[in-house]
Amino acid sequence: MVRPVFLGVVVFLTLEVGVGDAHIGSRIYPIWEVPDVELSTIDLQDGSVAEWKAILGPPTLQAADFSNSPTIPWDGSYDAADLTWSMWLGWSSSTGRLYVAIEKVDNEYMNEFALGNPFQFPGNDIIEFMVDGDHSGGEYGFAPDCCDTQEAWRRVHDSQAQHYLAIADAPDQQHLGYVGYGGASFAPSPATSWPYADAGGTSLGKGPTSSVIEFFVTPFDSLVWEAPERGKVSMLSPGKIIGFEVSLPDWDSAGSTTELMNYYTLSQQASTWRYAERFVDGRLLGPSRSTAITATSWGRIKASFGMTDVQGSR
Ligand SMILES: [Ca+2]
Ligand SMILES: [Ca+2]
Ligand SMILES: [Ca+2]
Repeated sequence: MVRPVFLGVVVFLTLEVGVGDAHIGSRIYPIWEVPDVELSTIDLQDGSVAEWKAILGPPTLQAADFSNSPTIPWDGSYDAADLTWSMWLGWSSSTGRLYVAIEKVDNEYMNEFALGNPFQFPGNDIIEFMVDGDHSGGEYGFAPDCCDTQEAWRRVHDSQAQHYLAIADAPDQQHLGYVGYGGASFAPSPATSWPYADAGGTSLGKGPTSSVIEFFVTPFDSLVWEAPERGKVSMLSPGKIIGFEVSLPDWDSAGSTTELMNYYTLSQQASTWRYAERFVDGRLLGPSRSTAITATSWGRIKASFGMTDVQGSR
């Protein structure tokens, strides 16, 4: 089956800027570990981020951390009345997973797709989450004409980094999609299901609409889309830097797949669907400040990258 052309390709393919060094920006975002005892308190299906606040404290990311994509025309002013959000990121050394929750308030919430497949996201208020578990950077999203055979494309596309789509309301309860070949065939990759991933979400109200999406994913250094057990899972440990990126399209017109109001990104880079070096950096930290890396080593690490850290949330 021909894969649907997704927004990133449509918008960005002809608007390339040069490939940069891995990774983008001068900030390192702290990602705190979720202690084992608190993993069980995370309920992906309850439509609430209360447990994330209890575990991780203030949000890891908020709307102010994002900017509109350089490839989407807009008036340059962010209006919280249009869309605002808070987001929590965590990880676990026990499960090898990354944990993500977002709470959004959208003045016009679009969730119109059929069959609940989040890959049909043009026109819908999804979020995109991209991860480069080994911080390698490099090209990871490929078009089918990249390779000599379709099989070769399936193997390489979204393998060394992964691009997920998540949506709050999914009639078939498939809240998470993977942009690699599994998503393209409308047969979800096992990488989007237990034990590698799980997701839930819900929305409440209309104009404005409050929505919650909660999920976890397993990052891979090399993902085999149809058989994740044959891939290489990224090793997660305190102090490690990963690449990640978050994008939020904001659609405000029912039934439209062309009237994109805004497209918020963390890295302010085009073509993050394709190049992992355009992600931002996240540092995995221990479950509390007492077990996080010391200020001395932290300062040395920052200096080596010419970076400044973002204050942790705990
Ligand atoms: Ca919850
Ligand atoms: Ca990689
Ligand atoms: Ca919207």
